[in-house]
Amino acid sequence: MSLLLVRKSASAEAWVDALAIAAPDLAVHVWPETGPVEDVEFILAWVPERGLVASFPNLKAVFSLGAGVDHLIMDPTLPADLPVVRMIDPSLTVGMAQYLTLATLRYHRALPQLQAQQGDHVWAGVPTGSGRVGIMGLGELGLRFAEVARALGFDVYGWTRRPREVEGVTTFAGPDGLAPFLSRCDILVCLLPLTAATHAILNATLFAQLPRGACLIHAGRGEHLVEDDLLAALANGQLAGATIDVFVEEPLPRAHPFWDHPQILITPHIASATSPRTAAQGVAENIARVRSNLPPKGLVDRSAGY
Ligand code: NDP
Ligand code: OXD
Repeated sequence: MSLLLVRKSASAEAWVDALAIAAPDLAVHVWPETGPVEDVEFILAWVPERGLVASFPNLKAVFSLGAGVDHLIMDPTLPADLPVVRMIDPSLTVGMAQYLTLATLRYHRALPQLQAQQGDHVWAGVPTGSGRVGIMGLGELGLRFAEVARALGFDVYGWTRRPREVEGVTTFAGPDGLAPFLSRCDILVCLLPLTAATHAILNATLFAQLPRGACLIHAGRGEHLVEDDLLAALANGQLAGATIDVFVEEPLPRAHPFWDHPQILITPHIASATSPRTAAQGVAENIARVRSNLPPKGLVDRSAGY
């Protein structure tokens, strides 16, 4: 029995090496080489082509190479009863906290204004932000960033689907909790999974509920954001700035208006990344759990979509 690694854009070598250490008895094939299709028990994938997963008759689970699973579950051919497992990797979690801290402090300490002043040779103080940061999504990644933001002295607000109590974080949940949550967010961080309920959630109606002059940091998925609504909110001053890591079309087309926008900082979907070195052990443990009929850690609730 084997695991098939499906990774289009980067070298699979690091994963093969890490799995050889974490699961020495596991046969690993790298797509498009599969070995006998009936032997493939697990797939570990990032954006496999539609229909690929469904073509293996004896699959026990499909593992996402990333925290997001939208690229897997949006495939209509995916068998309804196939367990889908998201990635939980300590390096991914820490990397995201670092990225969000960097972006949050940049706004809080007014680095864009200071850079502009330097360009004009202006020596002048700038006010520090209010220190209120709101996180949409308090999951594996959002919770860790919430801890870091608290430790840095921010007032931290969180919005989730189901009510949650998180020490030191003022939490809101569900559609009714969204407006009171947004009204407190001078810096809004989006770390939601992409689901039917969160598609296009970052839109004009949402921006209008933020304090005027708020900043957006978006590291969820491109399809969360209505790009024209962001441009309009920046133009009318409702938003002061946006840091965007994920886009509807990736790589971002060279002619896209975001590239040259003075209030938008673009990063090329690098907010964080899974590290095979630290993630392979978790994959190996989940394989053992599935083989023992135990639920894998990070099992996706297919009805919720994450
Ligand atoms: P989790 O599944 O651990 O957490 C998701 C959070 O979002 C939960 O708190 C959940 O609420 C909340 N949520 C889901 N749906 C809704 C909704 N309809 N309304 C309100 N809250 C909702 O995910 P992770 O923290 O691991 O990752 C989050 C996302 O970050 C990924 O899905 C991916 O899209 C993105 N990501 C981006 C990366 C990048 O480099 N840009 C890297 C890694 C991830 P509840 O607690 O109630 O379940
Ligand atoms: C992920 C990502 O979901 O890198 O892990 O976007």
